[in-house]
Amino acid sequence: MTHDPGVTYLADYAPSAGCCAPRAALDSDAARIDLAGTWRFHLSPRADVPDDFAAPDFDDSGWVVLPVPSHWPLYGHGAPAYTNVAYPFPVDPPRPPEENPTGDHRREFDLPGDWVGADGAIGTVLRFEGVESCARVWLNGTELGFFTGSRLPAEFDVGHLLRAGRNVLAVRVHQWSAGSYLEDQDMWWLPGIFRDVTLLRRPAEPLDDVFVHASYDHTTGRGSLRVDSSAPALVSVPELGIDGLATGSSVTAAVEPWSAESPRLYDVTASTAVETVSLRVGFRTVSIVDGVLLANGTPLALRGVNRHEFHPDFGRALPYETMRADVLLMKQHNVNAVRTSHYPPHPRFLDLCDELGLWVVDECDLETHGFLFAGWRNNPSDAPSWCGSYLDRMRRMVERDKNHPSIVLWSLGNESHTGANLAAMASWVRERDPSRPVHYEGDHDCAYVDVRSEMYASHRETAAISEHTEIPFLLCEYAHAMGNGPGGLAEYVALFDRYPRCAGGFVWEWIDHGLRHPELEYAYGGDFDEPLHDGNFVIDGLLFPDRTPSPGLLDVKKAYEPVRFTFGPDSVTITPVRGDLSGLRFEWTVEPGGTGVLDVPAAGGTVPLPGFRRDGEVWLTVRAVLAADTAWAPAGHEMAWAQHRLHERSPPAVEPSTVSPLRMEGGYVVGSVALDRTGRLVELAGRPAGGPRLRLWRAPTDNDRIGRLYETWLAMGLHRLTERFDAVEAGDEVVVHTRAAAAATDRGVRVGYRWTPRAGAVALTVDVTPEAEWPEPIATLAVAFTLPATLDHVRWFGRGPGESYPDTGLAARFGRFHATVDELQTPYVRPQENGRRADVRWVTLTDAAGDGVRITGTTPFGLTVRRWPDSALAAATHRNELVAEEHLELSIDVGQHGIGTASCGPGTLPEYELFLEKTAFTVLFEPVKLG
Ligand code: IPT
Repeated sequence: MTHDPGVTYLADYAPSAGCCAPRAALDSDAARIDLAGTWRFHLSPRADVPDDFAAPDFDDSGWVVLPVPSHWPLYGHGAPAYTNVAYPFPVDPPRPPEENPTGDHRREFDLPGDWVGADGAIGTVLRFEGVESCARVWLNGTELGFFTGSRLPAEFDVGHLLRAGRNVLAVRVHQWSAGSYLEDQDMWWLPGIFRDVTLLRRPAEPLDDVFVHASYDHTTGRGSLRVDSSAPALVSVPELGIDGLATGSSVTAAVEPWSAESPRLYDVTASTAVETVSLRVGFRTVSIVDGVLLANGTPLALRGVNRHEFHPDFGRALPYETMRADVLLMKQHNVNAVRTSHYPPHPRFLDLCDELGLWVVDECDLETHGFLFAGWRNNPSDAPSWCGSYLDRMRRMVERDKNHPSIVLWSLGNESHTGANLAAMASWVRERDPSRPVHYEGDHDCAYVDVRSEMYASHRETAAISEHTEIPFLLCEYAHAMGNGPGGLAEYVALFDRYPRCAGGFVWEWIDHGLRHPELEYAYGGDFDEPLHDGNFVIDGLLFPDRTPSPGLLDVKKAYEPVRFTFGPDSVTITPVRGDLSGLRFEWTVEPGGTGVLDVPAAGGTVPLPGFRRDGEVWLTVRAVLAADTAWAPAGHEMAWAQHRLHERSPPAVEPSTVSPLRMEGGYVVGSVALDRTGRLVELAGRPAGGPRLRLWRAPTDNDRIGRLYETWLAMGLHRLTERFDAVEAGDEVVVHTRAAAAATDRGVRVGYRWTPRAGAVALTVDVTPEAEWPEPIATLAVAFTLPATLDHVRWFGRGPGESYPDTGLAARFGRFHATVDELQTPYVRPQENGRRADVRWVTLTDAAGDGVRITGTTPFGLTVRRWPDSALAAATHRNELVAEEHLELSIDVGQHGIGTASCGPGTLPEYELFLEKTAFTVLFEPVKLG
């Protein structure tokens, strides 16, 4: 007996049945009905369930309600699941697994009487913008067909089935289908009707499709326009005095070109007797000249990010306001390009890119990464049976999106190895739209692409390729922004700036995909008990899940600045990097001192620096801010800045004290410091305190952990250093000798803590001497203390306001800052080392009344203050596990290992590595009472 699974279309190479030919997403004046809203829903665990629910009179009153657009697992039906590369089902293409969550959706709607045309016809299409992963559709009980291609539109002709009054739409959605093999992107698996569903009225002589060709000749300043259309129509561009131009014919006019910096759009209409479509057209030409990628004759400097669609509550069913927030945040952080990793975004996102100005790499909904584990055996990219699906996906993306000026490259997909089907996609698009070059990272031989692309190339590789490539080169992914980091960003951007054939790169990635969770705050892979998952690898964005910028995004903003500042002895040279300086105002501040405005020509130039008082450490800050409101930020928004030290600080006053240390019964008193008999700190500035402890470890960052430096540190025992207090010498000062070492190892560090009384202060000099060779890098070289929990008001002079590590913190500037201890913590979704403030000259830790301690370094130091020890930070998997202890943990470091991006990409650059060497440093402690 054979078993008939009854759902053969799910295992079919054919991507769809019954759909209309793909066409442009158009804004038409024909009537439309939005079918978003409350639908009825029923979930089955398998696909082969009866389809009687499609009958118009089926009683769905017992079903639950579900909003559409949505992903049903985010409404308590089943659960989300995250894998990066692995398919969460057996790899047996094209067959999906038997366990195949299937969501039946029903929606009744009333068709208004005026929908029926004068001739009685009801020309109408039913349009789906996105359904994951396969939908089978019925209208009024008649089956229309099915489609796959989750992030691509599908349309059915339904006019003949509609009736005035009540109609019933039934949609069966399967989580898994043959299409799932082509959708192995690194993200949550989230089935559902997650984008709009609409009914579009089609008039008797419809204008179904238009293709705008709008180019710009930078040598003449003239634009050329031709609109091709599916039916003859007349084109108008009122602003250019163009009226009644026949589709298919060309016209030229003096125009302002479109660019990301200056996104000039012209309103265009194309009309037949019965339908008008409205378009926003930008004139621009993409070309490749001498291996350089150009837009309007100027090198395209792509300073980009990779964007997945994500919202912590709605997954990929993004509210329009969220799409807009993404574009505004990108613009406000100097991002000028976006790769739509790894599928075409919601069409309105592209409208926003046109309007607000972002260069777009539009990427097809394609990834077969999981075939990697089978050595790419049977990879769909090279299997003839899949060719139709590949072409179908490319066609649906290009036809939908072809009219967007923001799109400058077509991308075939991501991580699908290589093969004839990819080459076929490239040939098809070259024919259909020769105006945009083709991108695909996996074509390493550049056999069918126009630009060479790499992901996570090291700095050295990036330089070498940029130097030797004959065609434009870009990093479609770099600077993996997982957790604390990315480190090494400035060095990448310097390479982009240096090599003309390097068109730039796209940081991986825009936002952490943390799903809001009642206990965990944000969930990641494994939090829904998935048997197979990739943990927090999905938490690797520049925005936290709630769209708060992380320190990484602030660094991106600095690295991508459109202005460069070079300081001379008494002048500053200001140069535009992209565009010109008109639209910017240059403000200066001298601290301590005054403020003012610099007069800088639009083309850039050198201007004199303001005068200042030679009074301690003096810093000049020059800021480029928007002179007037723009569509994406208000006047005064900071675009770029730089600092210059005008005067060095005088070394901290370390007058000798006339008071010598006291030897007491229980130990020693040195000014406001009390030590016990063994030399351990018991009191600091009159308050209970603990320490000092040598600290060589940090709670691993994602880069430390996944890059496996963490394992080196564990093997060295850095996380379990113990310190033996060997001897105390007391005289004019108290010197405490210790040996720090880890159990099971014979490597040790000799430490001397020298406490010296000073006028009004106590100096602590820490002498660190490794006993043997320490050839591996260490995490930090620091001395740690415990202090009362009430000293949680922190003021410092150094870099801030945010965190910095040796290869991050580009956004942190010199100044005086204050924050509470809680505010010093960076809320990485998975806890890890964070919150260090760099180049600190002095810090005060006080209670709410201003009483506490002031710590001054004779050399600048790194500062962290937390309510928990490193061990707790390292053990926590989510932020809810971090529990405040009864005291503060203060760490003062004179070195940190860099952050790098070894979670995916190169580790720390050699210049930011930290090795244990003989070191001495001094800090002064004084009681303080702030007014
Ligand atoms: C690369 C993927 O393209 C991207 O989707 C994401 O998974 C990223 O890695 C890591 O977060 S592929 C990797 C094997 C280089």
